[in-house]
Amino acid sequence: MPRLPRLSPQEEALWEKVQASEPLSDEEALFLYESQNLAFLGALATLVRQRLHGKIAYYNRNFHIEPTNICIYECAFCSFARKPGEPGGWEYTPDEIEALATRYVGTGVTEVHIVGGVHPKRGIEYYADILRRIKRILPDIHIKAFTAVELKVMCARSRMSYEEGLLALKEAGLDSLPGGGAEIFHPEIRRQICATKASTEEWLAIHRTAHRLGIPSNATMLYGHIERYEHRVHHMRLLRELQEETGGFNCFIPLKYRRENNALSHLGEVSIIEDLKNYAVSRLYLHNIPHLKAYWPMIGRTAAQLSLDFGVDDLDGTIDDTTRIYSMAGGEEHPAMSTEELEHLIRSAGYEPQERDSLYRPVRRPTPTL
Ligand code: V47
Ligand code: SF4
Repeated sequence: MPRLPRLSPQEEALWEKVQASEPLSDEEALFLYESQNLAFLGALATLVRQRLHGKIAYYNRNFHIEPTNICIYECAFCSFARKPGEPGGWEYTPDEIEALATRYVGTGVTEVHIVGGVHPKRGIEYYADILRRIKRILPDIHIKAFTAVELKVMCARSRMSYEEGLLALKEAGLDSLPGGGAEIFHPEIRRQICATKASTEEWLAIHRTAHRLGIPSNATMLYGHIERYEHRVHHMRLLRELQEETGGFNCFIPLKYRRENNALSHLGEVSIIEDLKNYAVSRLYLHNIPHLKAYWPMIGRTAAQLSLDFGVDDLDGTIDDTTRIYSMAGGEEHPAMSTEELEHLIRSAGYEPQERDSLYRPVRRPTPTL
């Protein structure tokens, strides 16, 4: 009769280490990436997840604005960007953005997420104007806006330092930065997938400056294309080091590469096993970043449920069909979930749903009366 599998000595040592809350080394992270023992990875990541968040799984009420998909860059993995005049491009005017925001008055949304292409002409003044208009319409909303890639170019166009640009945007209503534009920091990979946009050093410098100015941020990693495990570990090491210095990252979001309509389509997509493994290793390695988010429109609802057993504590938000960046690359067509659906999804996976604001404080709403 086959014997019950036992942990290897290396696995046992890791179990002890994680129980003692000791940070993983790069070699240990690599060992876990190479492991075929998915159940062990889930159990290890769950140790950390439970210690940090118990059975809570967070979500929020948000919507997205993508001001334009016109972009000066040509990242190999991108399905969203268009050149000026190319079919399928859009550029919202400030009035159109105001009209979008007006749809959410009285709906209870707490956050707007604003990310778009890097427009050839728009500087800090344009973006500060749209932030002011949104805050006029939705005064209590948290604005999480602009990747470091967009910020680098808008600061340069307005001849401002990162500090000056970020302060002007903060004054206009910016509350935090999303994590996009990080892709893969390792130069060998960055050169091949997004050679010309903000470099690793620039991405990190912009987030460091934001943190110093009291603007928290998120961090992402685009995985599942041409990178190897060592590149993922290098990426997370740079994030862990910056977090040690500033403490300004709220959340880490692994973004699975989706293959439709872009120049890397021939690579295909990694399996759900790889997604789960990646969540678990990120939860374990990034011990100093409090939250790990599974962005459900990109991996789908069932995978999002499973991810909760692999270290994830946040499923992002209602989104309300306001993003195209992933649907154009093969993600969910019209991503939207009501809070009831999100809560059901979380409960049926065995976790306790908790609505959060953008800083992970619980949102308490009055119980409806009949
Ligand atoms: O940097 C583009 C990614 C990012 C593809 O902070 C792709 O809460 C997969 O910033 N397959 C922008 N990913 C999105 C972003 C974001 C998303 C969700 C949550 C948060 C947050 C921020 O979208 C880009 C790039 O890494 N992306 N194309 C693609 N084909
Ligand atoms: Fe432009 Fe962003 Fe697409 Fe790169 S990923 S081409 S920066 S929209």
